[in-house]
Amino acid sequence: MSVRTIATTPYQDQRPGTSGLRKKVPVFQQPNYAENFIQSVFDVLEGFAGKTLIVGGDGRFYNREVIQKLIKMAIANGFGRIMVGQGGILSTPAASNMIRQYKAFGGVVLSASHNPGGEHGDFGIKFNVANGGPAPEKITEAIYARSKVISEYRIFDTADIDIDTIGTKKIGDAEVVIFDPVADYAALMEKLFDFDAIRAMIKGGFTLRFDAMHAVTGPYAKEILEHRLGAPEGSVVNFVPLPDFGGHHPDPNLVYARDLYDLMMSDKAPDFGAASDGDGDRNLIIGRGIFVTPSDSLAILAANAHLVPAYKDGIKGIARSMPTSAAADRVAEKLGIGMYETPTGWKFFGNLLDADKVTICGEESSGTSSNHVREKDGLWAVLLWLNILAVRKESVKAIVEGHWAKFGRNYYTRHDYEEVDADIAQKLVTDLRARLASLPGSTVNGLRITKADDFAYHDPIDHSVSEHQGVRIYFEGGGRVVLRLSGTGTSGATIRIYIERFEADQSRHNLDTQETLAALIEAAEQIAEVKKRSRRSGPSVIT
Ligand code: VG1
Ligand code: CO
Repeated sequence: MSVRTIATTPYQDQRPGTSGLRKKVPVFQQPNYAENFIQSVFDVLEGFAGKTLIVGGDGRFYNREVIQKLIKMAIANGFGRIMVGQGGILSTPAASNMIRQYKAFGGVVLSASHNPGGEHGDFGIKFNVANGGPAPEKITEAIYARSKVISEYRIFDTADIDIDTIGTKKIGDAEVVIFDPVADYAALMEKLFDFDAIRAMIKGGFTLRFDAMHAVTGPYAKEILEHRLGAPEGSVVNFVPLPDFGGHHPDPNLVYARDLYDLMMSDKAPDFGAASDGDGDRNLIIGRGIFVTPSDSLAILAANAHLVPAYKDGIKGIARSMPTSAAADRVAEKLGIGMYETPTGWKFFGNLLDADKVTICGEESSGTSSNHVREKDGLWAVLLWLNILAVRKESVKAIVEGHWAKFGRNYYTRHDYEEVDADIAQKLVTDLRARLASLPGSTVNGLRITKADDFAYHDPIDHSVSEHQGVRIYFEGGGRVVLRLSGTGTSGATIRIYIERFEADQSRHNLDTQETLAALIEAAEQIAEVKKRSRRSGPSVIT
């Protein structure tokens, strides 16, 4: 058994996007494709000799193969301890917790998150740093630069490692530890929340359904919701992680979690419905007869967090990604705490959390979390909701409508145009940027534009600048349209249009979202011509 150095030729397309490197499985299956990227990660890092690396994935197709490569390469590159989730399973928030809890140098999560899996689906690799959060742009860009010139990688020559049996083995100079991926995470959740109160609520007849979408949260939700909190068996559905997610898209939204939505709108609905995504960092929250938009959920959780043990002394501040609605802003204002607007992607929250500027963060794409880890956390959001429900003893609907009555309502929707020709999408954005300066003062579809820009983020902690993070167009009366290209897709381009409008008048809080936003949606089309240029009759997905 020895370290082997293998010659390789670089690929030119290994630029990490919003959350790691994501490509189709056949792309990852090209010779040395995964090895090149992993070695590029190790090549740009310093000071990890003898240190701990956390490893796991969401169980999708090709997970087990890449985990083997990764362990052997980590040994060869000098890590002292490689801790692997049993069976190669580890949710993104649990990985973040493990990195922090075991003071690891970092971690590698193999996941393409909400993207479809299977042989022809997507695969992904992301690297997290010592604070438990996604590597910042400075590092991901360095990895990309390295991947374009890499000429060799190092791998430890050994038979495949048994990743299914819990225990520790010495391999070469390193220790390989196979651990239960659920235990430490579940213990953390018990520390943050009042499990007794939630258990009592469930015992009292409160019903719930959690859809794990055959992705990574199944074992976590089974243990926490059914075993520890006493939800009857069957409350957690689709709980076995499958390499192809049962043929479904593990994206917890109204399109891909349709069964759950339909159930929650029916007369058989339980009190509470929730789902998570491929790697367990997203959450979908639906009350009986009411879908809670992620932007509203962030605002409501922030406004009620003081009701649960972990946040009983109040929260320091809130951060939200720029396209997320401004609902949380009014909560921050009322609480007299800081509010931060960051680019899309969890990596931008890390500095604010580390500097203790914010306690709760969220994104419109169903991501919410707090300072307990440095990733978004699907089950955490579910448990925070449950804990709040147990304290307030009101329905989800009553809490949401009460929130609107107090703070006003931000009508919000996102329209995605998927798999658009990349050149068409690029030109559309370039043309739009060129027109930004001339937009303010003009009227489109009867709506007057007050401001338009291309969002640039100045990190208040490390002062780094991230430009071109999305076009923002503001309208008189509080409307806003945002347009940006997705950084997680793997074929063509995905254009995302985010539309919102504030409504203070309580008598107008129960209108249809798409109808209420129709004038803004049409204005967005007239300005950006997404339908026209992509030759589509409408969005592929509306959330
Ligand atoms: C999307 C979401 C973004 C999220 C990212 C990763 O990115 O919009 O809010 O952070 O996915 O989430 P994009 O660039 O496609 O818009 V996950 O759960 O896929 O890691
Ligand atoms: Co995810």
